[in-house]
Amino acid sequence: MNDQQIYKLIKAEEIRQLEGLELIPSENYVSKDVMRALGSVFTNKYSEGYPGRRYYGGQENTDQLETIAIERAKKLFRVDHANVQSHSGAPANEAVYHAWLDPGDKVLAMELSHGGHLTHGAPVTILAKQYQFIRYGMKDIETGEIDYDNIRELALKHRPKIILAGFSAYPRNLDYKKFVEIGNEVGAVLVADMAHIAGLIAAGVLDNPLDYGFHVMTATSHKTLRGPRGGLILTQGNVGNPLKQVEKTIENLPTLIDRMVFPGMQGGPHMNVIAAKAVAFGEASTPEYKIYAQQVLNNAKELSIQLMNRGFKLITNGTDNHLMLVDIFKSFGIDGDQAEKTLDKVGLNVNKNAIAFDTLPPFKPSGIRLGTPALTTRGLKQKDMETIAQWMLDAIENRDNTSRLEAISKEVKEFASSFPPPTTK
Ligand code: DSN
Repeated sequence: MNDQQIYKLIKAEEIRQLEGLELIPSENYVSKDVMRALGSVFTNKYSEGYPGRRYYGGQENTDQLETIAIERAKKLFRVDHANVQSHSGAPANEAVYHAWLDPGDKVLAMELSHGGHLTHGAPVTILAKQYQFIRYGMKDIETGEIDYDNIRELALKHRPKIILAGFSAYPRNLDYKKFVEIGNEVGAVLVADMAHIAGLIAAGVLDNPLDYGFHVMTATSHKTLRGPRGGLILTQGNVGNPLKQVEKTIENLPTLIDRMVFPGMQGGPHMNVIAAKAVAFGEASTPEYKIYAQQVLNNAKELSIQLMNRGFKLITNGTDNHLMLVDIFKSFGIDGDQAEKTLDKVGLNVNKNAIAFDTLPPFKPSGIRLGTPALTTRGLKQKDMETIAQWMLDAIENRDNTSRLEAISKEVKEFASSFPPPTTK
């Protein structure tokens, strides 16, 4: 590579990833094949439109490519239609809202601090200016049980046009059946934002909301799905005649969403990313991937136990999925930012995170969020979770002891380097 300035940074990042342990639950390591597809000549091509109906010539390969990606996604999630062009999870959610809602319409979604996402109506987003978001949350942080009675009450009172189930920081399973019952009672479109757990759903180790009657599921391809950074929208219904106007009906959601992604919100799709998505979907349909996904859950369960044994107070006292949220302030009297920075010093990467009913501000919240998708890709098993929990405790207890932190960092580096990410092997 001629650009030495950038080359050096790529190499430095490779080393950072090799020598550290990634515990941020939304991150993962792609395979060599995904990376190869991402860095392929498809990056040179404009393909505005959809397979068979593009605005540019020269689409004999891109049409096949996108069709393969769509078909693989449909099979993986047992769904009528897939849009693989959405650039990421946030625009995927936005496309669904814009396809179905009119300005001022209501959406019932999870409160950010209870585990929801910014795109679920956080006041700082443009979405919150366009639509009215009504928020639900957990009954309490000990069990983590969602307050379904309250969701029903809110749904009956506000008659939202969309009810959204999904999260980016909630460690328990959702009761999809209850959401569908409430949604059907009030005639709302049911949307599942499965960005975090799409890979676990694809592998069949967690339930698929589409099997319960959800109309739409959005996802990212880069978290547990272990593909390139990107979005995915899966929809039940008919893909209508592209040349005809379609009515705004639930049956027509696939067409309405396709049209909102392009030309509604985006121009040319990133065909190199779609190539890499297709590879990731292929990988996610293998028996090896199912074993990986189960191991993610086993590792998360074990890590949660090892952390709790060491005095880490977990929101909901455990996890059913790949992630956990620690009330680090209650556990050790430091805020999430201090914990994140301390753990970064020893090569254990987590992210600070607000917790429900947080009394601290967003940049210094009470929590940290961590999980096991990336560790599991590196080949770590349950026995390694005890080692990680002990390093975390050691680092936090010795946060002002530079030489102890250096010693832990050395141990982490040696250990991590013996489990290289797939693209570094
Ligand atoms: N930023 C992602 C996460 O970390 O959960 C969600 O968009």
